Amino acid sequence: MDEKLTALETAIKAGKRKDALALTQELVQSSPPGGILNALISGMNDVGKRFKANEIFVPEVLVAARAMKGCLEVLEPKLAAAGLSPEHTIVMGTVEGDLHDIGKNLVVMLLKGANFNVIDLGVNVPPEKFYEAVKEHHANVLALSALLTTTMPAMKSTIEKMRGSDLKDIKVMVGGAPVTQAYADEIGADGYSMDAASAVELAKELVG
Ligand code: B1M
Repeated sequence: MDEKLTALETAIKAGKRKDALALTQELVQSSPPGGILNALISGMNDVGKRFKANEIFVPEVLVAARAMKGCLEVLEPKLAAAGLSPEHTIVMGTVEGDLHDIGKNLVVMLLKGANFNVIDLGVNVPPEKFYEAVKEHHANVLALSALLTTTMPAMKSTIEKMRGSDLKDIKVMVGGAPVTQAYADEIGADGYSMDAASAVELAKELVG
């Protein structure tokens, strides 16, 4: 059985969706879902690390994430039945006025790969919508992406909206090509990360 788990991890690392799905379907018949989840997470962790080290690029991450997504769909009912559903919820979106979503989608995929429940609000998301989603889903973290210098102030207004509300203690993380740690500090974010792999590490710290 361990061999099958190792094969599943390898299939995720290589982005082999069909192989990964077949192995997951076989494994759910007889293996504890937690072990299968760990194999998937371990595969995606490796993908995240290699992406960060510039050993692989966006297309490889996307195929691995797609494979992971398919396997998670098969595994989800078993995880829920075993009480192993994701513990933490992250609401994420690209801020108001900004339509860039490729980087945001990568962050979402790696966060899901690390077993976070991610509510993806898409692009051009106004502060009110972020507020409502955080409230509705009892989120632990709010994650904001911006790719334009002209939309960075929308991060600030979103954080102001949260800090001036009943959800003022929500942990907020920010990222995107023009965003810096200095800007994150200036607008009162709880964390900044420069790429998708570090975003996962940051999210873990924020909920830890
Ligand atoms: Co746009 N665009 N664009 N564009 N575009 C940039 C960003 C730009 C740098 C190009 C340039 O001029 N050199 C420039 C911004 C300049 C600036 O503000 N400093 C620009 C501009 C000006 C514009 C328009 C205004 C152009 C126009 O219409 N005149 C317009 C604006 C539209 C709008 O948003 N309102 C526009 C439109 C578009 C397209 C629609 C054509 C398309 C977007 C398609 C889409 O996303 N679905 C597009 C694209 C593709 C780009 C470039 C070429 C690529 C962006 C990208 O996807 N990168 C970009 C130039 C470039 O970066 N080379 C450019 C790949 C992606 C994996 O990286 O998004 O950085 P990135 O995400 C990374 C990290 O930043 C980080 O993790 C990701 C993975 O490691 N990250 C986070 C992202 N979010 C995070 C959140 C986190 C943590 C990490 O925590 C919450």
